[in-house]
Amino acid sequence: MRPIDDSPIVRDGNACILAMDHGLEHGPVDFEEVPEKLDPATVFETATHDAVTCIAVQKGIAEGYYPSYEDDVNLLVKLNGTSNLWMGEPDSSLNCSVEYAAEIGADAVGFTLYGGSNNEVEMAEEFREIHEAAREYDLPVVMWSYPRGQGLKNDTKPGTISYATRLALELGADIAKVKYPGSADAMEHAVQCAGDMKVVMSGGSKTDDLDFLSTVEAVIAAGGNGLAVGRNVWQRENPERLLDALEKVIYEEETADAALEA
Ligand code: FBP
Repeated sequence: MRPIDDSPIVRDGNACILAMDHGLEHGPVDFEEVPEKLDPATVFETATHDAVTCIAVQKGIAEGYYPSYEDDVNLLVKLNGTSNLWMGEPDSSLNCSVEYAAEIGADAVGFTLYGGSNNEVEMAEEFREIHEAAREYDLPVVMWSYPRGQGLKNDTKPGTISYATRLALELGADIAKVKYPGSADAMEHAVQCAGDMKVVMSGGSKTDDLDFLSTVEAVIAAGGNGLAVGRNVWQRENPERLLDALEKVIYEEETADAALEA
């Protein structure tokens, strides 16, 4: 049995992971239009919504803020990350151990793997170590499976996303977080390539409510398991309204239109 099967980061088989590691990955620029969100407590507050199955943060944020929310929020500690200041071939430094994540209360761990990067081999070796350690602690592993680097550069082509889900399955992830490959058919193939592993869509930059929810609807219809989202939730003036709708689309299989009308 995979640790994901009875994990609190899954609800009715699906998940909505609220990501907030952008201060590291993108820098403070992501908070320019919502300066109040620079305070991580505001996003932890949003993560108390029933639609959210866990919050994904780096260990520094987990250490400072999770203790005040441990009764209301499930915690995913991201084990690696890179700043946008790094100009080299895609890579991500391991900055937290599974042991330490477990010690500070993690319900799951997350790891970015850049398949196709010149650093893929080393990243896959690190993934082996964190995966086997996570199994010892019975913690599910979510892979940010982002093929990029060399000729690939941020690729969301259908074949690349299907490769991203398959790669995550074969290396032992419980959930793969991938970019949307552009169509429901392509998503369906990516899900088929994932076998019994769960697949969630990566949120991306903020878009219109209906466009965003329609894409999530397509992911669910394609057999996907929800999403891991940051900016599309917490950059909104009213994240709760979107989360109310996401709850219906992800767990109740409502259409985007119906979910927004309610
Ligand atoms: P968003 O929904 O805001 O795209 O967040 C998801 C996420 O994977 C974050 O965890 C991470 O900080 C960011 O996207 C990385 O995005 P990218 O590397 O594509 O710029």
